[in-house]
Amino acid sequence: MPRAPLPIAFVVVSLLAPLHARAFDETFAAPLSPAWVTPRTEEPGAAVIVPATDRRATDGKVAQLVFPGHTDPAHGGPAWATEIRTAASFGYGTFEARLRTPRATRRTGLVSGFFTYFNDGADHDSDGIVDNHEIDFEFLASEPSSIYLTVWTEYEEVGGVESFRKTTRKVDLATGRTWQTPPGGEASYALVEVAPLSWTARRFRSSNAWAKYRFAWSAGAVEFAVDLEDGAGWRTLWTLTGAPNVVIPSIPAPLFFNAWHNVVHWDTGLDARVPGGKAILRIDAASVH
Ligand SMILES: [Ca+2]
Ligand SMILES: [Ca+2]
Repeated sequence: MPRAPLPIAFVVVSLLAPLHARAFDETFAAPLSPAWVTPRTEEPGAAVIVPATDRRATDGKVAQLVFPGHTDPAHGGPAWATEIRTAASFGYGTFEARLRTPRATRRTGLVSGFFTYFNDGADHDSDGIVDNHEIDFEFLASEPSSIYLTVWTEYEEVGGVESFRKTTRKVDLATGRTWQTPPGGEASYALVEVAPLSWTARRFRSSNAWAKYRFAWSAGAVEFAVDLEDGAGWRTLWTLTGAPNVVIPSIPAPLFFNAWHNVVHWDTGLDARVPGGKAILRIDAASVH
């Protein structure tokens, strides 16, 4: 989900940094290193705790991103997120994370994200819309068997009017049902149901069990996959192919994790409730290769 453009200071740093993908491995077993910028904790009571002890983690240690309960319902969107992001930008490569999402009630608008994001407020390709190169895994806490996958190349908001280009797939692993941006619908949020996944994981809830999530980003494709640690190994959720810069992002970007509240419930379109208590996104490990 796009947010406000990054500050100019960050843009300067990113332009000076090498633009090629490089190896990056984080286990969250020690306090965050300078590989990460200072965490964002916007809401009173928000926190980023690293390391936190978790016996289900590979190494017993995780990062906890805490989004507090009873926040102001008007504080919607990623601007109010509890968030961490890397100092460096990464280009084409395979991005992977082992994580467990927060629990929340059915009417809550809590979203957790594992994503790359670049938006410096400029229209680099001169198509009339600010470039927004972003690849998202997003989890709506009230639909814990579903995963939202989105690939963005353009986004701007002017006077409350949004203009963008993105392609989304939503998959419900418990049923295999799948919804996707229809061809030609890349400038809207509409999704239509398409053919189901060829497999299901009936008991999958991203808030109950640890799982590994990854996307492989190349010039002409983004392939999303999940390893539910059930013995089946990596299984593909979606392979999006298309023209570089038009369908597939081409600009290197930092890696982010966040938790935030959306005012409108993604599934029902109704007003969403804020969490009734602390919501915690737990991240065991993250890597880029
Ligand atoms: Ca543009
Ligand atoms: Ca760990």
